[in-house]
Amino acid sequence: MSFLQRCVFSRILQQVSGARGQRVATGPVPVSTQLAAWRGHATAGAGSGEKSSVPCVHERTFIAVKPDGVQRRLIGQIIHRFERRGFKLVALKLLQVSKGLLSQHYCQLTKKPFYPELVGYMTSGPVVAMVWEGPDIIKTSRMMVGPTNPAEAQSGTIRADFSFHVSRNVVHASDSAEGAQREIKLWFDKQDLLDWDSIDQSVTSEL
Ligand code: DAT
Ligand code: MG
Repeated sequence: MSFLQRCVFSRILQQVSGARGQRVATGPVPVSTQLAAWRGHATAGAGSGEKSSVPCVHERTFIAVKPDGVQRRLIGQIIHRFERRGFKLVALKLLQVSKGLLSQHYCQLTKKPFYPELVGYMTSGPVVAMVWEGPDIIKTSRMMVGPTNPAEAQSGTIRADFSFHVSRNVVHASDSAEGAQREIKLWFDKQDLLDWDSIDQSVTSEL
């Protein structure tokens, strides 16, 4: 990192810390002024000072890169999709899934004819399990992932862009609030979920 980059980065950090009420030197333009200006910008689209309709419910959801995604070195590209959307990673691990965990995860599918094949696939290699957080993330992540069958998925969705068969659809995303809650609890201990503040929060959503 060059000297100039270090200065710019340190300046951004100072301003963000200042916005959280920590004691830092804020320089010639007070942070409060900048935040007020940004607030004006953020609500401008909603018209006449009304609050934006962007949902601000910070949901969490369970996302997994399945064994085909791991084997095909797609972990980074899948994580990138969620990062660039602005969602926040709160837990991540690489693990070899047991049949026991899988039968709980897919408890509604155990009677399906494809279940034995699904177990074979999901236990064939490591899985990357993650919890992501953000406004309306359960619905949005399902849209980002695409329909179960990649053949029906629109270009731009993860399943359409990286797969073509339902039995190798690369990624999992919880399909409801109840599902997300159940799956997060099943795959992670409470202490594995990290509460942290991302420094871009004030520019990616309404303050
Ligand atoms: P989703 O993963 O979109 O939530 P699901 O919960 O209905 O879909 O099914 C779980 C996984 O089971 C799915 O991602 C791939 C596999 N699967 C579903 N239907 C299948 C089928 N008809 N043939 C083979 N595998 C199937
Ligand atoms: Mg499902």
